[in-house]
Amino acid sequence: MTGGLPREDETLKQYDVNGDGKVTRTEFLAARRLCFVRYDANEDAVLAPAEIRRRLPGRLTEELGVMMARMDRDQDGEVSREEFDHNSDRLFQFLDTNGDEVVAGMELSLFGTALHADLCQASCGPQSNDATKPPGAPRKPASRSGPS
Ligand SMILES: [Ca+2]
Ligand SMILES: [Ca+2]
Ligand SMILES: [Ca+2]
Repeated sequence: MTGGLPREDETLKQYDVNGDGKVTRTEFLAARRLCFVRYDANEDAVLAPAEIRRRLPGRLTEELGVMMARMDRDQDGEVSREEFDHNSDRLFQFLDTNGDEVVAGMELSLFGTALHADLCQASCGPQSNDATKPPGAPRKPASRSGPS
């Protein structure tokens, strides 16, 4: 009974902000709002595919089309905050199978599935805002030391 966390526990940690092993709807949506902001480089509250691609973890670039199709409800080629929130809501509902507004216990095992092809994963995380720096510039903040 020790292994409560699913494989994607790094992703889970990003959502379980207070680390109590449960993810409330509030935590979930707040984490995704942060994610949206990270992707929205020009801060126009709309995610263009180019903005997403810039931050997307490499292994997910092939999924970009799928993600866009899933989120871009009005099919204008971009993801508005409303569209993003709607998708977040649906994701939470998918995870919260018993409808108690908390994702916990067995429900956590769905995280990996639900977020398999999703923008808001651990690796989309707080990377430095380096889009404008030349590639290869050794400008890593010294705070994060874990190998990736
Ligand atoms: Ca934008
Ligand atoms: Ca749209
Ligand atoms: Ca639940």
